[in-house]
Amino acid sequence: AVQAAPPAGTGPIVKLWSWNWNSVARECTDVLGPAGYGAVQVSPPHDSMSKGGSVWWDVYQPARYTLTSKFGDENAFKNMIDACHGAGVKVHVDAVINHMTGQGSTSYGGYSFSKYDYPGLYSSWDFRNSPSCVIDDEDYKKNGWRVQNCELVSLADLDTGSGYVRDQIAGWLNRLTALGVDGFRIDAAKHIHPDDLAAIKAKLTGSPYLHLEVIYGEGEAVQPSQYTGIGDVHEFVFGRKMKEQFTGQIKWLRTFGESWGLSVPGDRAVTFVDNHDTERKDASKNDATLNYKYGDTYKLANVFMLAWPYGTPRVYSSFTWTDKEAGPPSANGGFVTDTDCGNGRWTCFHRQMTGMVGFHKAVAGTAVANWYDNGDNLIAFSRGNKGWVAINNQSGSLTRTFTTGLPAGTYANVAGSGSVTVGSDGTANVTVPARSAVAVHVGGGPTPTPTATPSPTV
Ligand code: ARE
Ligand code: CA
Repeated sequence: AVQAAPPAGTGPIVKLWSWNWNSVARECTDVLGPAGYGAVQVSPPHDSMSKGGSVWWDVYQPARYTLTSKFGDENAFKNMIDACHGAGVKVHVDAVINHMTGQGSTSYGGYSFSKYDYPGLYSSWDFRNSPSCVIDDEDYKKNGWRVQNCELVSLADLDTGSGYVRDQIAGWLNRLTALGVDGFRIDAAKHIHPDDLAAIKAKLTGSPYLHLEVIYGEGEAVQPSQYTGIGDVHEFVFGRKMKEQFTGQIKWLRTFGESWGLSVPGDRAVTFVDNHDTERKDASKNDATLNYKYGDTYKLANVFMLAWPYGTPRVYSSFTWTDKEAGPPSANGGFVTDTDCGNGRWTCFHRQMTGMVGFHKAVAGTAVANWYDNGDNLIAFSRGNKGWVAINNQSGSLTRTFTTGLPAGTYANVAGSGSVTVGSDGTANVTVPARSAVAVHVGGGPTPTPTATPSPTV
């Protein structure tokens, strides 16, 4: 199967993590499609060990490959795909294929299993458990073999070198493709040898887009670059840099790119300010990121991600939390309830980024120009002659005349409210309020004012 990166001009990915299928379907129709999001990434859809709603992480322990999960049944899943496709939004699924469970005995579908024994699917000999070993922290640096063959947090590690196991995994992914799924986020891809993953990929039908979770760690034995021949790779350095800059001085972002020590080239990278793991890391840890709790700072980092040309951006949106383990709002033994963007339990952050989604699409393929910074925490730049953005990450507002590079006209601020009027020399006098952004682009309405009086029709 041939896997293609999304073509230029494709909308960003939005990860509606822990949303149930009915809610994703509604959001595709009402918000994602109209905004121009290219794809929605949903949570793992397989049947999993059940923790009855008390935690979020039970869905990363597959019990069997059926669509009986806490997010809805197969009908709801299929309806979601149809609704999203109807709105022009592709669907990516979180595929957990490195392992099965580490604990538990019954699933959301009511099926009985035990670790290493999943009736009708896998038995003990399908796992790399003789002798069984668990990945230690030191293994990441010292021993790539153990990273890929021992158990990740005691989760039963599938023998992905086996033809039978590869067939079961590919069969599951192909069933999803047949239902209309367009792409897969490969969970724990770092823990599957690239040759095994390539062999599974070779058994896939259609041409699903693959993006792989291979977390970059300095000096580690397994590196993201070993996987770029298989699919796009999640660029974890991006989020670390965003936290560093947006809690420091963003003027340095002028040179942001591969030279900053990013782990994969921009045309192979999926970028994100945070994900469900990094938003929960203690702020003091060096792999911690910004998250929704940082408010405007978080929002500005996402504006930068959608405005700057690097990678395929992914906006993250999920539920609010204080307890790091707590699961999403649920009822009846853990089944996730419909998302309500007004009850404080969900961030619905992606709704704040809809204007920037349009910006991202409008400026595709253009270069950064007209850089300005105030030597501190305010930056502005244009993207060709298609878009211009100013990001004010300081506590006071700033007013000045900027060179926007845009044709004369009045443009709506898609990162906030109000509008910007660009003169015939391409400059505009703009006030950028404290901790906010102003972003305008061609086609972003109101209609640009013609610079000359149109000649009468003859
Ligand atoms: C849960 C319990 C465990 C228990 C286990 C088995 O918390 O105590 O032992 O169940 O019973 C998620 C949760 C886990 C949870 C698991 C299964 O985070 O806590 O375990 O689900 O329910 C490494 C991997 C990377 C992985 C991270 C978490 O390389 O792939 O660890 N990320 C994905 C998902 C997670 C998910 C899993 C994988 C498992 O995004 O949400 O786990 O499917 C360095 C290295 C990284 C390493 C990182 C953390 O930075 O470079 O590679 O990431 O340290 O160790
Ligand atoms: Ca493995």
